[in-house]
Amino acid sequence: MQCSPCLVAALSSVLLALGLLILWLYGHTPTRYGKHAEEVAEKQPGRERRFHLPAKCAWFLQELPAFLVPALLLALRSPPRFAPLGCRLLGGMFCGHYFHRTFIYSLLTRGRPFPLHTLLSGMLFCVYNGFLQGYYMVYCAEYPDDWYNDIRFTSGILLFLFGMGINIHSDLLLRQLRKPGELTYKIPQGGLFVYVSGANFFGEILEWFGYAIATWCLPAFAFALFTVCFVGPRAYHHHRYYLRKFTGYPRSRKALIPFIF
Ligand code: NDX
Repeated sequence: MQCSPCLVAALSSVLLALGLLILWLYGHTPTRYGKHAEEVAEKQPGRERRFHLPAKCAWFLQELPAFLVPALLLALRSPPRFAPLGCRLLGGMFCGHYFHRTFIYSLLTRGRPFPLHTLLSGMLFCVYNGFLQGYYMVYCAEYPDDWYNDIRFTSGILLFLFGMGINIHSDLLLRQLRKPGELTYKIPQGGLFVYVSGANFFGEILEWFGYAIATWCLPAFAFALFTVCFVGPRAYHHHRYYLRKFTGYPRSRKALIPFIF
């Protein structure tokens, strides 16, 4: 397979456009899974989605393509596969994240059943993004030999690891709010939840901007901006949900960015 800069630019532009569409679509009405599926069921009985899968199975199937597609692109590349820095960054950072999301997060989640419709469009998205990020890093990415010393590389890696730490810790705190089998919602406590309702989303955004800065490429920046467009509104709707549901919800807490928004 050869590198086609036009294909990369086109696929990245579509990802950015999808992000803007999602910001417009879900800015007002939250995506209907998790706590917001519950609200739709309460407000519009009969409008809730009919077909659901257990959360563990749904998140495993949804996120698997984001790990498998770039891993396959790496495997299809003629050896030595990990010689180019781009392949190592893809393998270590992007595939590393989705290895955790697919094989650890999904098996530990205590989430409520997940709508089949959202799962299928989520899978499609993960195939698309997995291909774009994988294709660029395996066939197009080129870095100078001293890229390791570049401030973009070092600060990007640090931001990625910092964000991943916040994301995994915050998802753990959310999981600990429930006993196995429980589906109720409680006020998140501790960690970055002291400052924001969407601590896990804040970590996820830092992670993908870290990846974008370390890899310094259009596909990665497009995905980081897409993530802001999807999890940003979700943090905002989570925050409003908590303020509606819990009278004692801390008023000093923001939705997504500590002390700001
Ligand atoms: N999944 C990314 N529409 C999305 C699936 C849906 O990973 O294009 C985006 C992803 C996809 C979406 C994905 C992309 C856009 C799509 C959309 C479907 C349609 C849409 C394709 C791929 C689309 C068109 C075509 C029309 C434009 O029961 P529960 O589940 O609520 O339990 C929750 C629990 N919890 C609590 N428990 C007790 N008390 C509380 N107060 C609780 N609050 C939450 O914690 C869950 O088990 C768990 C986490 O819940 P929540 O709601 O905080 O996070 P969640 O949204 O489930 O995300 C889980 C993790 C998180 O770390 C987040 O950062 C990451 O996944 N994520 C999620 C979404 C997108 C994404 C990352 C990214 O873009 N990078």
